This record gives sequence, structure tokens and C-alpha cells, in this order.
Amino acid sequence: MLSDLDLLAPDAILGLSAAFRADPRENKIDLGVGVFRTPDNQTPVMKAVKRAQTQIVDNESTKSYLPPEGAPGFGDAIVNLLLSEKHPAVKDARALAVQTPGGCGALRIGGELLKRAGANKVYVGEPTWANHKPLLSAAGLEVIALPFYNKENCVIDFDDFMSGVEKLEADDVLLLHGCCHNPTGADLTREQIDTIFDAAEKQNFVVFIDTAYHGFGEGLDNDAYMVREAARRLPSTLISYSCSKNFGLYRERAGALIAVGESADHTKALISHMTSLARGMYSMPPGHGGLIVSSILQDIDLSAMWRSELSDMREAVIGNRELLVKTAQEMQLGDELDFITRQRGMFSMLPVTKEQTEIFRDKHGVYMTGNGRINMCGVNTGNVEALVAAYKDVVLS
Ligand code: PLP
Ligand code: TYF
Repeated sequence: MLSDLDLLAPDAILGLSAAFRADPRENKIDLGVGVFRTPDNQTPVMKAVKRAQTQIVDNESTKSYLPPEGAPGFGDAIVNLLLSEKHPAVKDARALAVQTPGGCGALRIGGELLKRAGANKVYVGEPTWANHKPLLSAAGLEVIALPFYNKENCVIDFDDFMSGVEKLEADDVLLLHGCCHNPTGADLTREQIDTIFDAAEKQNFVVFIDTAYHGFGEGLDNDAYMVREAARRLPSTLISYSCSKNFGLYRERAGALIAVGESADHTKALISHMTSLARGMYSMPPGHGGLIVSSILQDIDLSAMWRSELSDMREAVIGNRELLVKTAQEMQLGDELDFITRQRGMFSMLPVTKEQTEIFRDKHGVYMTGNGRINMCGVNTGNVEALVAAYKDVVLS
């Protein structure tokens, strides 16, 4: 039986990192996997994380199991950070979180919960993060794409998207990106978010919001507009949260699934289903990352240090966007890449074909995903001219 299983291709995004490492060219440029990097290509451990983890390791007295909800204080800290203590859903104890193995764990448990509640179809804007489909279809949901982004014009096609959304029914699910859309960097405006929630109220579908880049767009409060509005307006909603990027905790697998229910008791019921679903998969989440996040968020000084470091990361990525657009203008590309400064977060998507991404890689050593997604962290003063020259050669000549 096991001998019937053939070798599969590696994860398309993670496979790109391996191909980049194996490339001997010195001037190669890594715009692949979504990890923050400094101009010298490092992904450092944040100082607040270092401090918190030193304290944790020094004071640790046991490695006994965590409770199924995760590290003590973690869920409340994440809910307060994302929704804020004064949010009505928080005040009414209608918003609670369980710790999950990364945002991926939250997406999978969320998918399972929706399936258990009777959902069959989850609608996603096209394109979306490559892992949404495997994570949600593994939970038994049918994943259906709606038109979302116009790749030629590099803008959201909101009318097209809404024509799809307007067909959703009660028991359907709409997956939205909370901020810093992956792969396009094109975020919905507040008015557009309001229009989608008008439809959700009217048609009664469930909104599931994936938030993996909180703080990378415009800051912690502005980036939370969608989730705060969903929790304020909709009777119930689910939010998956990742601490991989904003705490730089990637390999520790720290994330959360937040339930906002119709009442405090309803939310408790949702949480009980989440922990029961986790029991069917991994029982309880790993400890280290969640303990780090909860100790940072519960300590005023560490919290301030973390916020300032996150703000530096955000500014660095915005700076890289400006650098790329300015260099393109200086190298006679006109307004070809101007859309990049109108977008948010780690990614933008170049208006290129899969074949062109292969020419970028083979001829110029520029690595991006097959849909033209570029990680803006990989752009720096040392490589930006080569990158623009490659763009001119591959796309415009
Ligand atoms: N959702 C999106 C859109 C992502 O880009 C990611 C990747 O970082 C995740 C969820 C899940 O992240 P992780 O499981 O690494 O916390
Ligand atoms: O989109 C990205 O690059 C990040 C990192 O299986 C990632 O979200 C990529 C692939 C994967 C898990 C995380």
C-alpha cells in the first residue's frame, strides 16, 4: 500500500529558497519566501524576543504540557492586541483565542470548525496565498476562487469581486486577508471592507479573516480595521493570526485562532470545539513561541521594545518599496512600477507571466514565485539597479 505513493514536488514557495541557496551566482537576488530580511539578507531574532526567551529559559521550572488553549495569558494578550481592550466584543467576553501551531494551524482548525458547523464552501479572492487551498480543502471544504485582482493593471477589481460575493449564501464562508494581502500587497479600502460586511450582514455568510502581517502595513491599529469591524458588526466571525512575521518567530510555530461569538457562552462553545479539533490533530500547541509572545505582551517595557522593532521593520519595507519605484523612474521605466508604493506589507506582484519569472531566474538570478510575487525585503540599495535592469530586459524589451 505505502509503495503506491510517488514522490511529490516540494512546496512551491519553500522550494524556491532551496533553489536560491543552490545557485552559485554571487549577484543572485532572493525575492522568494515571505520572511523579513535586513539589507544584508539576515532574518535576526528580535531583541524583545531574545530578552523574553532568556527570562523564560532562566526561570523555567517545568516542561509539562500546556493547557489546550495554549500559554497562560497568550489568548487574552492576542485578543487585546488585535481587537483592543475597549472593543465591545472584548468587553462582553465575546472574543477569545486559542494558541495554534502558527497561522497555518489556525487556518486548519478554523476550516475544521466551519466544516463541523455545516459549511461546505469557502470563497477566496484570486490570487490568494498558495497554502489557503491545501489547508482549507484538507478540512473538507470546497475552495472556490472569486475574481479579485487585475494583474495587468495591478489593482483590485472590486466590482468583479463583489459580483461574486453577492452570490454567497448563508452557510458559505468568505476568506479575507486582514491586511498586507499575500501575494498582491493590494489591500481593500475601508469603504470596500464596509461594503463586504454589508453583504455579509444581509446574506448571512461567515467571514473568516486571515491576519499574518499585523503591523507590517500601516501599523498595529490601522492594520486591524477589518478585524475590529468584523467583530463589531457581524454576529460571529473567525480570525486566524500568525506571530511568525510580526514577532519574527517563524520556526516556533506561534499563532492563534480567535472566535467572536454571538454571546460569551457561544464563544466558549466555539473555543471548546477548537480545542476538541486540536485534540484530534496535535492535542496542544508547542510552548516556546506562545510563552515568548505572552511574556512580551504582558510586560510594558518588552512590549514597547517589540512595538518599536516592528515599526522599524515596517518602515524598512516601505523604504524598499520607495527605493524600487524611485530607481525604476530614474532608469526610464516611467510609472511602470508606481503601483508598488500604493501597496502594503511584504509583497507585491509584478505583471509578469510564469515564463517571464523563469527568465528572471535563469538569465538574471532573480528569484520570485511563479505568479510574479516579490518579497520587498529582498530589494536593497545593492541590488535594486540590477533588478530594474532585469525587469527592463524581461518585461519591456
Ligand atoms: N496566512 C498568510 C497569508 C501567510 O502569508 C502565512 C505565512 O506566513 C500564514 C497565513 C501562516 O503563517 P505561519 O503558519 O507561518 O504562522
Ligand atoms: O507566503 C510565504 O512566503 C510565507 C511563508 O508552506 C510560507 O507565508 C511559505 C510556504 C509555506 C509556509 C509559509
